[in-house]
Amino acid sequence: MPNTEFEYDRVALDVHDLMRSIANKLTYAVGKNPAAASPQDWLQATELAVRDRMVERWMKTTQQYYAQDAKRVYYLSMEFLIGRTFTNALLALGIYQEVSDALRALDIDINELAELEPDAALGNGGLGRLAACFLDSMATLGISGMGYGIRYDYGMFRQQIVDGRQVEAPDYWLSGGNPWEFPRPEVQYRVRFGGRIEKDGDRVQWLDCQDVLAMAYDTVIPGYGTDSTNTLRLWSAKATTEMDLSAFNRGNYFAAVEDKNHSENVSRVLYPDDSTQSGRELRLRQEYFFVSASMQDMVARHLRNKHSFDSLPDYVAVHLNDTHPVLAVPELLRILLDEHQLPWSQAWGLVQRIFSYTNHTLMHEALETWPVDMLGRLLPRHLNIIFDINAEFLGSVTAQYGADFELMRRLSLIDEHGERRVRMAYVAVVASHKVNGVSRLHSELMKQSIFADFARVFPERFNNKTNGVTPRRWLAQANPALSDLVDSHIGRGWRLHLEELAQLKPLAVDPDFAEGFKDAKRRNKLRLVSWVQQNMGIALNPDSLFDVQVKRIHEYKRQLLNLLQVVARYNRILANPDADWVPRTVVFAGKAASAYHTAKLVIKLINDVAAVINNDARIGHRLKVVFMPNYSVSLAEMIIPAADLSEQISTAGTEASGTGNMKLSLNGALTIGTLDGANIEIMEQVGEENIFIFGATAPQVTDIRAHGYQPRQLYETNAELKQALDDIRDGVFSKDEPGRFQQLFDLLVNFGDHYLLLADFSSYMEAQDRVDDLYRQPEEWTRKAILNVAGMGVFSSDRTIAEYAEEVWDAKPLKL
Ligand code: 26V
Repeated sequence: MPNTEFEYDRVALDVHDLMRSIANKLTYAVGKNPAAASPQDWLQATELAVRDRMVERWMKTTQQYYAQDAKRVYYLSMEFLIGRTFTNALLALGIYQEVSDALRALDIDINELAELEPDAALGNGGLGRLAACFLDSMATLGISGMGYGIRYDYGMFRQQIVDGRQVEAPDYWLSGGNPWEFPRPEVQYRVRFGGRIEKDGDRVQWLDCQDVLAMAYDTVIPGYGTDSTNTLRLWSAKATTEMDLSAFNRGNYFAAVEDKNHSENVSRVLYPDDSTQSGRELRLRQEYFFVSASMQDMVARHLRNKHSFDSLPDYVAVHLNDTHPVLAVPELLRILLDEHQLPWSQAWGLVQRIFSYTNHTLMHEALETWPVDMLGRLLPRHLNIIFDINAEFLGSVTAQYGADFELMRRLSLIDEHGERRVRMAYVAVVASHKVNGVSRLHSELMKQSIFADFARVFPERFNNKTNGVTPRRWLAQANPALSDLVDSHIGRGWRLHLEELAQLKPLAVDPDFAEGFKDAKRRNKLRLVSWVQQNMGIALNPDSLFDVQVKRIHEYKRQLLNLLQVVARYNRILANPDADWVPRTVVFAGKAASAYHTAKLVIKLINDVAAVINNDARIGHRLKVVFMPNYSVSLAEMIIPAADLSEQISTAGTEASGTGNMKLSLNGALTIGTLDGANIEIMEQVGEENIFIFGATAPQVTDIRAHGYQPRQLYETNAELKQALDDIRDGVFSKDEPGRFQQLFDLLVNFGDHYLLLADFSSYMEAQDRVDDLYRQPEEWTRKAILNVAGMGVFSSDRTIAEYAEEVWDAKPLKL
């Protein structure tokens, strides 16, 4: 028996402690007296009080990392989409209730404070959020992992919807200060650009460069329920202190300052683009800037620990989150060769044991290549090294396969068609001992498509690591209603052992549990309803089916297919208003890349369709459409728990994995989806009978495209499809500008419908009918929704990280 009286005393004491430290922080760190303090001031004071409690664990972890002489994983990523930290930190430390009580005693509502924290939106979408989930899991599993990235002054743009269109506004997320970071002015590295190479025998010198300093900012990453606490080290650009003094002395103050501003631009802003590879030089500068600082930092730490270069792979694993950090490969080689005079064969051998690489998309437009000219101008020594790698690699291929020039041309790190370009993904594959995709299907397709030749040369390198999501943020934090229910039936262990959710399976037929489950869903829907009412002035019906598609806006994700279904449903309701309609609320959210015209037009169409349907008195409560502006991690935390239906409808073979699909199913939504990415594995886990699968499979997609796909024929033969498309083309939703959506119509009907929306339309409509049929049987719906939650155990990012640690990084947890 626990001594409850003692427990109570301890907690009560803790609440008093907390009140005192919050008040102290308010006075001595924020510099406000309670009477004058704003809610922001209270938040800051509370954050600082909480931070103190993380720092103790952080130092202990760092101390143990050195004491145990541990191996460390360096996770290199241009993006970390962290979102908010406050609630996450409270849950990790196990002091949420105490802090909530302390604040209440000060007459402050913890939820209102939490809502004031800006998101750290240093990422575009899935790839960046995955990096954030991985940091959480590494810390929680006790793996010594450090994230390296860029401290952008401006994160992902804020999306405003003006007259139905996306308008981008800057996200100056640091304006109120960032209590979770520690500036490290003593940790600075010089990063060089441009200049020229001078060779003197074996000695290589890089001269006449432009320099910028990279200064470290450390963010604390607490593990859940453990002392283990890791670091996210982000680099910020600072001008070198030697300003152009001659300009100063000539009285040209502005010339000197202008120059400074220029070099600091490198960490100014996140590229908000996940639709095409950016060929911009500033992007290349960003990539080199952060990997150079990171590799210098890593090597300096290794040497400080008095280790030899030979042991480097025993102490470090460097993971490349996509190709953006690939320049870390030639940069580490440069450090080893030019600064420490290692022989090539030794340096190259070390590199191949240290690096590993994850591919996150097969879309051709996304595959990074850089013009040889640009790379040579900006990073002459690195281009040199890449040529050396290529020579070494093609030499080894020749030794193995003979002089097959066609094969060489295909495998070369340099694409020689037209303007010569460096293929960054090929550099990653050649330099890494492991290369993985992010779902079973994606990993297979990767070996058949972009890396087919490499998979023959290096079969042992290729492997799969199906993505996962952190249950702490995506269930415990986002969905307290469902979390409490689950806790009261199977305990709290699922936060660390998500597979324990399988214990919910028998409860799917337990009426009490089902009632509690429905009630939790309803509370989450009400939370969303009131947000939409307050922020958008739209009244939603919480008893309608909440049908949710939230993700970046992209042709391959097929928001437009969803919209065709909405228009077809609208027409069906108008034709047959008295039928037994299942009321639906269709929720969209997502950002379009700022230069992606088609995606932006899709946003406008969604808003125009919403305006017509929502204001059509004949439709009433049967159908509502909302586009929620500014999709973000914190908005996702509110929308996902409220979803009944999860739209995962990408053309098979295009979505590498998806992670929103996992979050939605984990929160009790049923999936309507194609056999794409991780949907396939979700289906296997939850059971075919508990998911709505439709559409062409990946091999069928290949087949359809190979055999002269004719979308116009489908348009002409499916009356319902034709009506929906004609409505869009003819201005039913754009009376003020009837031709507005002609282009979208043409893309589908006249220009080949690259993503096969029309091919999948009728199958999608049938699946949607099955959705309605099931929703008419609330008990059955709830039973299946529970089985979805129960089946999600394997999709914890803890499982993913444990696999990487074992099979890719060879990293073991610290003993704490
Ligand atoms: C995607 C695309 C797609 C079309 C053409 C151009 C283009 C350019 C960039 C991207 C995004 C690239 C990386 C990315 O975010 N991939 C996402 O990674 C997630 C985590 O592994 C995964 O769940 C998503 O399926 C995948 O799209």
